[in-house]
Amino acid sequence: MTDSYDDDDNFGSYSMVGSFPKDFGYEPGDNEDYSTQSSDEKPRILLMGLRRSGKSSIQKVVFHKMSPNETLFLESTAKVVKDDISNSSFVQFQIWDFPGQIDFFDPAFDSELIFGNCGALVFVIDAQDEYMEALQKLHSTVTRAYKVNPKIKFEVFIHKVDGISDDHKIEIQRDIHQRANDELADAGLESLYLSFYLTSIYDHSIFEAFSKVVQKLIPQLPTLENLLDILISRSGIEKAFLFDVVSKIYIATDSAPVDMQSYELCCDMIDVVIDISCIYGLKDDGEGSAYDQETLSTIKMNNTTVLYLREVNKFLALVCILREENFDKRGLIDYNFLCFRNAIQEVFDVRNNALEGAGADSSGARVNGAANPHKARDDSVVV
Ligand SMILES: Nc1nc2c(ncn2[C@@H]2O[C@H](COP(=O)(O)OP(=O)(O)OP(=O)(O)O)[C@@H](O)[C@H]2O)c(=O)[nH]1
Ligand SMILES: [Mg+2]
Repeated sequence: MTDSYDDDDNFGSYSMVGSFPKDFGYEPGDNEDYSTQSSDEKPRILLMGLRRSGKSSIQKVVFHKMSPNETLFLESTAKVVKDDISNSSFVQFQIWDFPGQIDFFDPAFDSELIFGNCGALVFVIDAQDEYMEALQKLHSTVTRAYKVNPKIKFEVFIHKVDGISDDHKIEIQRDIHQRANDELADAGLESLYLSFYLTSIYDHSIFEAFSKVVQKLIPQLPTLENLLDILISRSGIEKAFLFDVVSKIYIATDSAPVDMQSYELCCDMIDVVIDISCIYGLKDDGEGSAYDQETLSTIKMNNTTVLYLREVNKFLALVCILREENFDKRGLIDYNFLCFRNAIQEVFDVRNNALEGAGADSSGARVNGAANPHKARDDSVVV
């Protein structure tokens, strides 16, 4: 489940946006550091694939909190829809949702323009349908894009895998992987690397897959992972995720493998905290924010596990899973968290300074820490 109010449109400002009231978002001023960067300069994520494969649904569910059931009523996309994510999420990029019937040989299709400043190309294949035509289209799309810009990350979503048995899923993935790579090898394009994901809008898999797509566009990822590794090893934490709170995409995690259940648990915790905060956390006149620098929550589970969520900055939250016995050292965890938060802020500061000095670098997504009210301490070191 991704939305708490999926089947109900009578929740006033809560409808359509799951756990967030409609006005919970980021005002344009939040991104003022980057106002010099025009929309067209932002790195792009392209969504391509055959008609009805699920492109628009993915974009709506992940970035606009549409409930999966509502996507049944989406109309077919007639022309490219450009969606600027910079004001609703801390990672700055544009998503271009293409119509399924796009024709590359149409003179109006300008490959240089479309693939030139593209960070990632997500190709969506409907796993519930015959996929031979989709594979042909995948091949023609990626080869064309690769010729224009070999730096593009090619991501293949084997989509709509809900309702398909686990064995069959693996079989489909193996078959698609094999055929797509064979075709590339035949074309002499071994250096073109495709990543494959099994996705569905009806569970967390689409958020997980999109997290990985976005992470590849964040140049600071190794630093963030390193900081998370240090934090968990010094605090007795099992697993830690750095979340973009609005989209519930995780932009980094420690280097231990991610299991889906942990990720789902952490996503659900964000929902619970924001829901409670929306109901009880606002001032009487409705002022205030459901998510601010005071946001901190711990949940003790009945299996000796503790969940710990804390605000890192206006866009980010740290969500950790740890054993109950390690939570006895709460003071240490809190202290280490503060050091971690400062270190994250320093990473953003360095990034922002570099951007100011060198102008915009268009190859990676923008990580925006500008609105962080917490000043970096000179001596901040993660213990
Ligand atoms: N079962 C299932 N259905 C899905 C999933 N994702 C999308 N759909 C359905 O697929 C249908 C087509 O979705 P769209 O998002 O409009 O597809 P599209 O690729 O944007 O189509 P065009 O705009 O025509 O190219 C809708 O009825 C969605 O509800 C999924 O993960 N599982
Ligand atoms: Mg569409």
